[in-house]
Amino acid sequence: MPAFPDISTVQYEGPQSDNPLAFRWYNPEEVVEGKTMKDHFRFSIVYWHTFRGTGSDPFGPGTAVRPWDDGTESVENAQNRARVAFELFEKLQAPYYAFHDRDVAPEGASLSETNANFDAVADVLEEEQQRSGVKLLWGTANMFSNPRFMHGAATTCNADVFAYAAAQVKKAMDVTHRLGGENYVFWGGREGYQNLYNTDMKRELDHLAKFFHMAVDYAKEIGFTGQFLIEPKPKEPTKHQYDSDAAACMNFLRAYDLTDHFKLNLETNHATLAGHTMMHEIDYTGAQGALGSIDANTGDLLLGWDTDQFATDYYLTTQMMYYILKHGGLGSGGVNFDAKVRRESFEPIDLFYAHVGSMDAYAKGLKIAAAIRADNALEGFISERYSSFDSGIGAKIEAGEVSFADLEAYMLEKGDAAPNVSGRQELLESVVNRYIDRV
Ligand code: XLS
Ligand code: NI
Ligand code: NI
Repeated sequence: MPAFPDISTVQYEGPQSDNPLAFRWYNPEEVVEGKTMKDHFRFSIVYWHTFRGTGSDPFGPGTAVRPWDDGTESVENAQNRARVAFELFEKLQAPYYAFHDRDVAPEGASLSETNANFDAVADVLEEEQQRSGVKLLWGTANMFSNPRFMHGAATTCNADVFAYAAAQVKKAMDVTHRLGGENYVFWGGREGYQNLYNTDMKRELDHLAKFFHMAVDYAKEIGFTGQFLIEPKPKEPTKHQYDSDAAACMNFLRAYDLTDHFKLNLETNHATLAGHTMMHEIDYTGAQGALGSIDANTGDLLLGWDTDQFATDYYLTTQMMYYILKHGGLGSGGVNFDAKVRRESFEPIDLFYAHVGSMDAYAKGLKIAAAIRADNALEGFISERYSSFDSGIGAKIEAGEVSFADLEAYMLEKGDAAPNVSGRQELLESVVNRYIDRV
């Protein structure tokens, strides 16, 4: 029995369509900059929000109506839910999905029981992957919900909890490997602190690095060649998380000799919480050669927490796609919808409206970004803006051929610097609008 009997596979109908269950912009086989849209995005649907989200908030319980879910924590319910999930993935034409270990299978009374539950659901996930062709973008371990992780997982003060976390990640890597996962993600929800008075920050960071090195070693041991990703977020649930933004992550990876093994999974709402734009985070990470994947969502600028909304804003999607294209795409990553429908959007069909609308927003953003790039409309301005470094003294500076003394001699002779030219921000903002209008 299908869970969504009234919904058929969402198809591309073109920009003029009024059908909310059709794509207006996402045309999987359409080629942009030499690559199909399907390959640009590698769209992925998250298990946690879409299949475990209830709509609860600190002021009230869940509202979501999910007729296929019997509300129990049984393995059977989890297996049935997995089949429903794949029906949705297929009907949305999403080639990938992503999960935490605890989203897909219930915890048991002991670690071995928990692992057995996970295996029993992984059997169904494997079956469904083979049947549908939908693949696993990434797996991860939830090391933030269970009370044992109150002080952190790899950064806990409790050595036994560190050991438990290691065992849990080992198992999550095994299952990710078994299911052909193309990446493995670490998001350090409780890897941080609430107050430095009780925290040995240096020791915690050293432990976190040890933990990551053990993961790298274990991947080698089992032959897992997927990409490791760290997902930056500055706060929530803790006051300060160690992976606070892209720059902090890169510094950590470099300090602990991990840059060869990790890239970053950037999330829009996390960038906002860190006080950055998403395009900043993408451009910074891309410049470091570490752009791995994207958790696609958006925040609400009037609310100070991770609201994980579906993005529909063309400015945002254009900016994201522009910088993703600039840095050569997402490689083994994808555009992963780490987003949830609002508590008031409680019907199953809202899950479809949400994904279709956001997939379309990214597809249009890609087309706008590609049009800007085709005309060199921003890059042309930028290369002109820095052209004083192309020859003469600028070229010597870049080549490392001059010292402070040389530059002093140069300027003493010249008397003053050449005049500046306008940055033209307002013009460039209008240029971007022009492309949004045109596509
Ligand atoms: C939470 C994170 C989380 C990760 C996976 O804010 O976005 O959902 O993506 O653990
Ligand atoms: Ni995320
Ligand atoms: Ni998040």
